[in-house]
Formats: sequence, C-alpha cells, structure tokens
Amino acid sequence: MAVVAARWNAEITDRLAAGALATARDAGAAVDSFTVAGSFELPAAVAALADTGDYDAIVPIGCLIKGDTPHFEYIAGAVSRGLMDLSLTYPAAIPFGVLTCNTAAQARARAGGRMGNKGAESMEAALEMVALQRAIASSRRRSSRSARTASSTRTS
Ligand code: RBF
Repeated sequence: MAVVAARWNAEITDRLAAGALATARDAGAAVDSFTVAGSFELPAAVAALADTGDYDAIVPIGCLIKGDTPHFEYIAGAVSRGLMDLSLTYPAAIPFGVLTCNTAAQARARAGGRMGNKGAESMEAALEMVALQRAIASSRRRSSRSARTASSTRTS
C-alpha cells in the first residue's frame, strides 16, 4: 500500500493521512508514505506510484477548501477526474481521499471530528477493493480449473 498526501491544508491532511495509516496498520498492511505540494499534484504522483507495479493500493489524500475565486472548482474537477481515470486504468485500488469543502470547519469535521475520518474511510475502501480483486482472481482461477477438468473428462 502507498499513501500520498498533499501538504496544502496540512493541519487537515496530516490527520487524514494518520487515519489512513492507522487503518492499514490495523489490517496488517505495510504502507509507504509520500507527500506532494498540493492536491493538483496527486494524480501525477498516483500514476508514478502505480507505474512501479509495487502497490496493490494507492491512497491519495488532499484537502481543497473553497476560496474567493473559481480556482477550487478547476482543481477539484481535475483531481477527481484524474484519479477516477487512473483507477480505471491501473489494477491498483485508488480511492478518492480528497476533501472538497466550503469551509475549514467542514474539513476539520471530516478529519477526525464529528463526521469521522475520511482518510481512514478511503483506506477502508482501498482494502475492500484489494479484497474484491483477489476474490475475482480466485474465482477466475476456480472456473478455468473446472473448465479444464470438464474438457479432460470429455476427451478421456
Ligand atoms: N491545494 C490543495 O490541496 N488545497 C487547496 O485548497 C488549494 N488551494 C489553492 C488555491 C490557489 C489559489 C492555488 C494557486 C493553489 C491551491 N492549491 C491547493 C495548490 C494546488 O493544488 C497546486 O499544488 C499548485 O497549484 C501547484 O501546482
């Protein structure tokens, strides 16, 4: 597993990353941690980590807080689209661990406050996707084994 966290709004992303790491640790999964400058850099970092083939899950962590300009909309749209595209391109599980909030209070509530820890929840989603991938792989192995048995029964 890898966690890559944006340093913008570090007060929030540190807590999200800590939640993700604690969840992985509780599941017995080893994690490498990385940081990038801001959320905009997350898709490129996730792609670079996915290219290594070393990780079955890569959890991007960021916190976008709406400001006075439309900047937030551009970054939020680009990052969510970028991460979704990567999750469909690479076999690694890539959840969406980026908060998109109107206020800092909303972000704090979702980083270990009243609304839970969305970093921990992203890691849970990634672990679930890894388990799903394994279940799919083992069911395919089972069905190709039974297809082989059926064909050898027919030919013998
Ligand atoms: N990065 C974040 O992760 N969260 C933010 O709320 C955020 N707000 C930004 C607002 C402005 C006006 C700018 C210029 C950048 C912001 N960034 C933010 C940083 C951005 O994701 C990226 O790191 C930089 O634009 C450098 O590519």
